[in-house]
Amino acid sequence: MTIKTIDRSLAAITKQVATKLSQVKTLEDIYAVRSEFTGKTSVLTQLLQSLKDVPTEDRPTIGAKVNQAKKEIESIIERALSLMMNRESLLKDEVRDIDVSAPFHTNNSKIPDFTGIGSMHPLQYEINRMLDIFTTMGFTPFEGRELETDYYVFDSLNMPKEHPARQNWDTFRTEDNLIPTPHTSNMQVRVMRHLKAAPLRAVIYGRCSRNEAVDAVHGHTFYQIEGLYIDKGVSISNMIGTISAFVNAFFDKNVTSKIQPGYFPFVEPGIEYLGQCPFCDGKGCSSCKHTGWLELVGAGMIHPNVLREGGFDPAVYSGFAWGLGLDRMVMQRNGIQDIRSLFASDIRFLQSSL
Ligand code: FA5
Repeated sequence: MTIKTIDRSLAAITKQVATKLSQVKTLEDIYAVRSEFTGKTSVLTQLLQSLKDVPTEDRPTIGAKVNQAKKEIESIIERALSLMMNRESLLKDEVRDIDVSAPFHTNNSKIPDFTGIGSMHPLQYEINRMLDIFTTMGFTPFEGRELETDYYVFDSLNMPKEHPARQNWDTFRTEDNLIPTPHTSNMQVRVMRHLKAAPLRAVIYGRCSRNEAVDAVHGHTFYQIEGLYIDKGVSISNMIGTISAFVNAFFDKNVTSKIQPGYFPFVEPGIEYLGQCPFCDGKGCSSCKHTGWLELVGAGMIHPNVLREGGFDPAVYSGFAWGLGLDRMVMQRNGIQDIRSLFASDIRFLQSSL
């Protein structure tokens, strides 16, 4: 058992509990599930007992994760028990009042319960994993803003009005001239002004919207995780090392990757970090537009104008920033070929993913 494998094992156990609960017919069935998954001889109890074999430094993290999963499982089972008790007591009453605020099963005993116990959306699951990895690397997570002003989306990022690069982020606007933000970089100057002091290590996760021709790898709505690192003497090799360490931890293996120059007005120099397409092993297919590579991260050394805007003197401090495409990385890790599956709410996809 390691920090890397524990999330998967716990997710598999939680899924098994949900599957079993979807098949129960009586209170006794639920009690049986409870003793199987939380009882003295359950896998969870065994996991807790085997903590003593885990390296001392990993013990608190793994212990906390197992305890958290145990609490969640206990609460799902409690909910199932209370629904079943309600149902059984209602079945005994020939005449009963209708409680319009109750789940609809409660009022109609002919409709089977527990057919749709939900699970975490694959994107949320992976956001949590990514934030865990960045937190272990010393970055503090922040949540992005979905509606933003022109200033933070463009001006603060070295893109004054009429700057041609503004076209790279083709946006929507509200009637009040606010922008559903097209990238999480809108948070760069906000976070710099908020944290004020170096060393500054922050990651910001958020939803982005673009006026995009939707295809297998382009959504009109998608997620990014932005990263910021500012201190004295930060170098490009620090940046590449940090991004590679994250990518390898996320995929749990050494990912074949390459770096090519990229242009973003808020960094100098700018790079694009690409990972080999897992669907064709780099041979070229429709998912990677026959290039063999998927662009995963845009990054670069923060431009002096942006540092200044955030309150850091570029003569003293340097830093790097990146914006990674969360959906693309989730697709790559889970073999999902079309980004639209992540938003289609198709229950068959949601039940089969992860
Ligand atoms: C940006 O959005 C820059 N803000 C990234 C950045 C941050 C650069 C900090 C430098 C410093 P870009 O437009 O390339 O860059 O998008 C970054 C990543 O978001 C892409 O690599 C891709 O993985 C993902 N992405 C972009 N557009 C879409 C889309 N329509 N659908 C899904 N993912 C997308």
